[in-house]
Amino acid sequence: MRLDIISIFPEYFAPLGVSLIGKARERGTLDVRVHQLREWAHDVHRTVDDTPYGGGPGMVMKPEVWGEAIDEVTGDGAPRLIVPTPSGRPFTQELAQELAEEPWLLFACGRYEGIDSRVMTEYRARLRVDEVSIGDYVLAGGEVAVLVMVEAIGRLLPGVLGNACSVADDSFAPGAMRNLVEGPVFTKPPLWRGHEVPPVLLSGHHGKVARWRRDEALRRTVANRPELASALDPGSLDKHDRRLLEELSFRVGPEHMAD
Ligand code: 6GU
Repeated sequence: MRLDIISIFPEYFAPLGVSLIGKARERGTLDVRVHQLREWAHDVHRTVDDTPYGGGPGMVMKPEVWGEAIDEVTGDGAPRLIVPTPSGRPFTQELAQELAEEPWLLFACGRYEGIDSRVMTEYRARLRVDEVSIGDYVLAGGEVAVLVMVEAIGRLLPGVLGNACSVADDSFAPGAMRNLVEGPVFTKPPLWRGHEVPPVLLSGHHGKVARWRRDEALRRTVANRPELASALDPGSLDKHDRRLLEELSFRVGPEHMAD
């Protein structure tokens, strides 16, 4: 996969030389190219922003600089263009999976109040453009969001993770334990500072281990992600699941209005 990133802070992307993503780059699974947006600014100050039309706080990134940058980076090709912004569509495991299947992604990192909207309009005529948010909070710029997305996408590429099962096992992976977060994990020693590993995990009884893990996943989902727990498909719950949820006084299904 080829991955281009345009930013006024290319230094932010140093972590892409490390760990899984760094190894994938060394092996050639990933071709990451980071570009300094200011190289396409022509004035002495290399200006990339200006005041917003209509007034208001902050600055907006100028369209001309972005246009030249994107034209040069794309050349005759057609990468999928991802614009990180808190007003974008949510970045989910499903979107990560979809993007992992693309041959070429271009991330355009905005700073300040964002990029002049005509840049997205212009490239929508030529490229698939997605404005994407990584969550309901505001970052100072898109750089950290791009690091998050590249890590989530990169680990899904064939051969990037050592153990293919660790992807299938993820909390938000399609299939296994769908819509449940993962429960706690343990390793040796069996007793640490007076805390025991749950004995069932040492029992060697695979059926009991699987049941215990599902119980813990359900408990954690109810405690930490009640909105996920509410959305569980009742048809996916067995008798044991239903009993546990009852013990937790948790009802599956939409909250109904008080009447
Ligand atoms: Cl993608 N960008 C910025 N600046 N803030 C965010 C975000 C993106 N996602 C959540 N907050």
